[in-house]
Amino acid sequence: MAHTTLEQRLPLANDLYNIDHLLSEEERMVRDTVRKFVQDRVLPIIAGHFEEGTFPEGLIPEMAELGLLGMHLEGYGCAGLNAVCYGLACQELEAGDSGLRSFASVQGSLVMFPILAYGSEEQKQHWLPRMAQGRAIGCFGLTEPDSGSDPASMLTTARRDGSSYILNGTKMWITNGGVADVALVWARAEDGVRGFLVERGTPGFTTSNIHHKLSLRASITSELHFEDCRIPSTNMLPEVRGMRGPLSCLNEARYGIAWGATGAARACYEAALDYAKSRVQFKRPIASFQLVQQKLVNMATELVKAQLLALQLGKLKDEGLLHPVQVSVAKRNNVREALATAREARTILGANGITLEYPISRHMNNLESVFTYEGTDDIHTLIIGQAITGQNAFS
Ligand code: TGC
Ligand code: FAD
Repeated sequence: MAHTTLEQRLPLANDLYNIDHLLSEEERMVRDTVRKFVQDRVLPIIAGHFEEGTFPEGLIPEMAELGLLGMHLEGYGCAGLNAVCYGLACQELEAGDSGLRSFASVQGSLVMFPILAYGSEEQKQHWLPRMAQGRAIGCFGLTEPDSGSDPASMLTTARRDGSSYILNGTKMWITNGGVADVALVWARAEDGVRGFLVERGTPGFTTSNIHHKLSLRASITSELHFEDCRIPSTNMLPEVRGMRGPLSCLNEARYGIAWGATGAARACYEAALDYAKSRVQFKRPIASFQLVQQKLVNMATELVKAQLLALQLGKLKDEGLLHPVQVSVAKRNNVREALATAREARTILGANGITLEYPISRHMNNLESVFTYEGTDDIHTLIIGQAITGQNAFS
């Protein structure tokens, strides 16, 4: 048996626990491919998009080519990779920008997943291949102006009229809304909450983009308006009814976020580490000061803890053993720690930390949205609290 020296086993600064060793060859390949895509194609342009408030739509065909859209879904032109591969891809995309991971989350987890899980055969055949190829973009309309953390209080209605449904209401804060070819809209019908596929251009359906955001600027966020919008009843997802429909989609997307947050955290940590090694004050690199080292050590430790949490989550998901409460634990912890890492990393860059020349403030601002969407930090605290105490503290 070959022995390695302690020196050879020295951990890498960005993989202190040799997590690489826990991944299969295919998982490492997916991670490295997406990492290279982000380095070559995303990082050179993303700060500009953030500044302009635009989504880099030109990257959609390349993301599709890499199999990133509906990556963890089987059949209908989807890549059919395991949950760990999907998670690693989310990690790398979010190391670029949360907007990119958001795009992939919404497309794959919030629109393609429910079509696959709850759609008719016609809906699957019609939408999934073109969505996997990036030829059709989806958005997921659950939140409303007066219904955020409590989506069961939604006011959007779907009234049956012969072989149609008529939708009325407003959805708010909808990622991809302004560019989507199809909106999956959750609305209250006579028999409970139902999901409806509404195509862009349907009379009575309009969108308006939300401006002046200071977070997720490289992502389109929109309102969806429905005014007597008539759609065929065949556009309803037939196989799910009630809040279980939208909430089960959230499990998928929250899973991707738990991984994605580790990417944003890693990008901030690496930028701070690089900077600390080269920035000289008091005639020494600032990396040589104990207080700076303490910050870097905190970041590196929280990063591996978050990655291990995400990896175990992925393994549970691949084995069909995942419980939504476990997803809440990882989403809550990893986003919280990524935000703490971003804030601490920013301090290491001093004044430079506030500019777009470095990625940290961009990630920090993005993470404020990630902390809020897909269930706020508070909501995940209450989901976990309810699971461990048996007491509902929501209302
Ligand atoms: P509750 O009464 O507990 O449950 C109603 C029904 O739903 C089932 N259920 C779930 N099913 C699958 N997965 C889950 N995680 C589920 N949670 C609940 C439950 O079993 C029940 O089923 P049934 O068949 O018995 O009727 O539901 P509640 O109304 O009391 O809500 C609980 C609460 C507060 C946890 C939930 O409303 C919640 O998670 N609120 C947060 C809302 C949220 O996360 N919104 C996200 C909007 S989408 C978004 O943000 C996209 S960002 C995209 C991006 O850019 O990345
Ligand atoms: P509220 O629910 O009004 O919460 C306000 C505050 O009250 C929060 O701090 C919250 O934690 C706290 N609070 C609420 N209830 C409780 C309670 N019971 N106990 C303790 N504290 C409580 N939605 C979609 O449907 N689709 C999307 O694609 C989408 N994309 C988004 C993109 C961005 C950039 C953002 C910012 C949001 C997006 N959302 C989307 C909406 C997002 O899911 C909601 O913002 C989120 O669910 C919180 O709802 P809210 O903003 O209305 O806050």
